[in-house]
Amino acid sequence: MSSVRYGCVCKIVTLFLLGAVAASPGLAQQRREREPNSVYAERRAKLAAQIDGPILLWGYTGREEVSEAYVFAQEENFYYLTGHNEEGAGLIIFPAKHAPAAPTDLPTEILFLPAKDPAKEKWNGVRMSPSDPGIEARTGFASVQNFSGMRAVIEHLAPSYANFYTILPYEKEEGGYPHEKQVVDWLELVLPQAKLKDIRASIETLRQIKSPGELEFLQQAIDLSLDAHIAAFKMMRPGLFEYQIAAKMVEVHAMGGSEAEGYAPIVGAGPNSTALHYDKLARKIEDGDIVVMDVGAQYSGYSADITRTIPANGKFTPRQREIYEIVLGAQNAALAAMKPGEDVCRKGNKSAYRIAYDYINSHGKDLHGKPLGQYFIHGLSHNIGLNVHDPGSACEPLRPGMVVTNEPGIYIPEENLGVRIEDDVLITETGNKLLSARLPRSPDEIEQIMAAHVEEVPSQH
Ligand SMILES: [Mn+2]
Repeated sequence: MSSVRYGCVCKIVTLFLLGAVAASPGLAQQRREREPNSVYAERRAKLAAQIDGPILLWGYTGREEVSEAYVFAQEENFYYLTGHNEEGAGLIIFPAKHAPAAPTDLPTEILFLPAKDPAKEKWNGVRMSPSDPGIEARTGFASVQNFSGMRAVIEHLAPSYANFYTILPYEKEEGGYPHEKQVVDWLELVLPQAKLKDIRASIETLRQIKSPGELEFLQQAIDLSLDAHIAAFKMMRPGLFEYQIAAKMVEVHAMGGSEAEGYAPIVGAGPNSTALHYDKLARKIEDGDIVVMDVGAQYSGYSADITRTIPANGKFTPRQREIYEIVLGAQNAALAAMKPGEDVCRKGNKSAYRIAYDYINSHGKDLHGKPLGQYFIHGLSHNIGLNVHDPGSACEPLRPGMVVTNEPGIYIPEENLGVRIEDDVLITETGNKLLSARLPRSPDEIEQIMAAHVEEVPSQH
């Protein structure tokens, strides 16, 4: 038991020491625009009003990955509250009402940054540090202190509060917070009397309603993704590899200012169209293939999620068009229902999901005369934002300010026929706004765009 504990402590000490001093040559950073400091400050103030003890949070250290291709991107909740996209930071938010016994010298919040390190900056470029002139105005924090002092501040608080808040460990697949186990071990060491409570749900509730700045970043990500899909419509032809379509789409994103993909591009032709997250991109696209392209850009941290399905040779077969039109009909029926109060839950009888499912299940048949509902094998919708699968529950009512996907699909492996159409939808006071409306969905329009660019295709012989 004690040796286990000792092992833990060693790791923790290493973690926190590295947070301040380790050199990691060549650590790349994402280029991001930020919202105004006041927006991040308002989010922190909303949390401060909910708590009876300090919130203690850590950003990523920059050593979450060992890959040379790793590009630092801040832990999402930390970013949401600070707009700070540099490694090794910490954050304390105090309750709006200080405890009676609390020290009287406390600010309302403290941002902790690594100390200035000129040697490291020769490798990685300039980082913000507590000693920078005007750092408070730049970060929007009344108090910016050296990261190495964070422990002492926490110890100073220990006698005054029964509860301390942080992000407790959860599944990495759900967004991840890889150092949180070490954080919790460390907090239990430093605050042995304290009860640690999870603040994640409160942050995630805020994240579901997008600010005007977030909506601008999302629209940028969406617009670049729409441009990429149009480019794919125009270049698509049999003989190209799936990865070449993806490469063009990524190029359009990157040239337009997207700092990263929202997720690994999915381009699946023929049989691959029926694999939901097919991302190997190895197939040579054949005449007669249907091609699912689920590719979305990230812009200033925010991810679009867009899917179109098109015929490789520019013309849907009658069967491809039949299935395509069923998916499109289901998407339109669901879209009409996406408004405040409605949900997208897979359970229950009157959700937008149920509307899409019922549409699919009552139109068309498989090769055995069976209804098609069984081939709609995933959910209809999820929130997007700092994560392409942003926090939010499909079974809670939609609210104005949410941005969600609308993505019905039919996947029939027996016919090598998968169709998904995915668009991004802002929920408004009265209904919704289709943020990706510019990208054609009708099969006629798609065929027209593809036909107009046949002459640009280089000769194949
Ligand atoms: Mn999606």
